[in-house]
Amino acid sequence: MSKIYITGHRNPDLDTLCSACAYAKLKNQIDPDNEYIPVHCTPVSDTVKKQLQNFDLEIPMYKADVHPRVKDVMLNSATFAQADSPIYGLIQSYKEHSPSVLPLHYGKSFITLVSMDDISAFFMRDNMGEEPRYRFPVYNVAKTIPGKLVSEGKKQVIEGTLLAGAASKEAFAEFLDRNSKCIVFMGERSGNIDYAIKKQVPGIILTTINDDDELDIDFSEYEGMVYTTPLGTSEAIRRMRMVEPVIGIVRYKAETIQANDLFFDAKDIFGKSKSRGMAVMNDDEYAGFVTRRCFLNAPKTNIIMVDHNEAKQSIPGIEEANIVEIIDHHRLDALSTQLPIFIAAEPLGSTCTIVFQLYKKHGIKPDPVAAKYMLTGLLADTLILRSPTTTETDRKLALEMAELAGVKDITEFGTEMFSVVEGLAKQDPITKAQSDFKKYENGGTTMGVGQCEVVTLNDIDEYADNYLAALETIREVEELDWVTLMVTDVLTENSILLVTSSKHNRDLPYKQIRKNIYDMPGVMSRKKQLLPTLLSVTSS
Ligand SMILES: [Mn+2]
Repeated sequence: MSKIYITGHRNPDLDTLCSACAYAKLKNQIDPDNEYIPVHCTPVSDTVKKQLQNFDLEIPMYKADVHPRVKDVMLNSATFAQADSPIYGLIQSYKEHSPSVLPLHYGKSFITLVSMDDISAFFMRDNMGEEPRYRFPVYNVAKTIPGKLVSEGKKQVIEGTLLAGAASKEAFAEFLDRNSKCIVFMGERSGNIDYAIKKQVPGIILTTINDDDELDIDFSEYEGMVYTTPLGTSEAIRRMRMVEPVIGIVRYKAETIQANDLFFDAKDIFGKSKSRGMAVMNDDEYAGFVTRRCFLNAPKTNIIMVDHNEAKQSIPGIEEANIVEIIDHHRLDALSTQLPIFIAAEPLGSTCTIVFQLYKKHGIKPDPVAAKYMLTGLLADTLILRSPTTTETDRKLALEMAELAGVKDITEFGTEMFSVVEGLAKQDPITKAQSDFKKYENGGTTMGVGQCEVVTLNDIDEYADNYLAALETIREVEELDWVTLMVTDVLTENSILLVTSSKHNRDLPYKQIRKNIYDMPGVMSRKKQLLPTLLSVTSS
């Protein structure tokens, strides 16, 4: 099952959030093999939050970006080596897996990573110098050599060189007289065994002896370890070398990176390191590990874009993601894709209208919540079906959405939605004027055009002067020639235009109410009505 995130544009409005939520519900029904998750990629404004909460509609989850991260590729293998267990066990685990590194634990705590290089270095060391001396924990012998511990002896760790007791009694005695720090391996050769006991060698391993064989040897005076094994002497000696605990062969403390680090940053760091693996941490806590293989391919997040298609309006990291679908009603300026994808783009009043059509296409009846999401998005984007962007399709489908959502009166529902919007008098003029603000250049004039929706224009005198001053500040800060703000009453379908002083003001085809304030009855759309006028007066 893959996760597929559905995201709208930055600074999410209702159509963006509602189309993502409604489309996720549809996709989860028609494609249960994958999980579709609606998200938003920059904070939701207080007004939009209130509007959704007012209708008991959930705000989708926040996802700040889709850059691939270390946590997307790390291994958190159930296979790990215990620090005090024998090297023999570690090497056996290579039969099943062939990891270039394995995490080393002590109990439940992570210690470091043990690598293939550590194992090779161990065998190199064992075969490079003089006859090696070993230190073996008695508790590890039975984990490495099949057989039975007859006597633990007095020491927990035995230390010495390895000796096969294959020589004649005289030669063996002579050998032990020179060096008795030998762990001795032999069959049940009573003469040699008695002499090894007498010399108190650190350990005696009796070979070719089955667990139920009776031993006719008196070990009562002996202080070392006694072990019996059905293996032959040379095999027992070969295995004995791997009784050493794994911790003894680790040469370096593992380098670490953070789970949240960016994939490409980590790849760079890894590229400069000599390690085969790195430990991945969540702050100070061990989370998993990575090997070089983890960085062969960058993981890509699957994304469906709704209510936008341009990368610069989308979730950060979209260029590194895998776009699987686009559902939109804006001009097309999409990223190119590697594979063919599903695109539903139509010049309708809202993306929610397109999503509703997709429900119909798949023969799925939206549940009341999905229908309410879509009605909300549609009425918000079309200013309750009054904006000139509204099509016949929007009007027709709005009725069907309302029916499914249990909404009796569309206008009443839309009015309630906009009634949550606070009047301009109560808001910070500079922030509000720039909350939905677009810049244009025409005929040598640079201009900024903002739009705010309200539910009455009766209180305009309360805030007009403050907003005119704010527009002047914005004009200076943004280094523009002319700044305008269209305040639209979504209920009466009228707007008022506030402007900074400019030679173009006298060419505006609207009735001046007072200095820098104009009446625009019946004007609602910046895109379709105001902008063509501004472009025309700046062209002359
Ligand atoms: Mn939209």
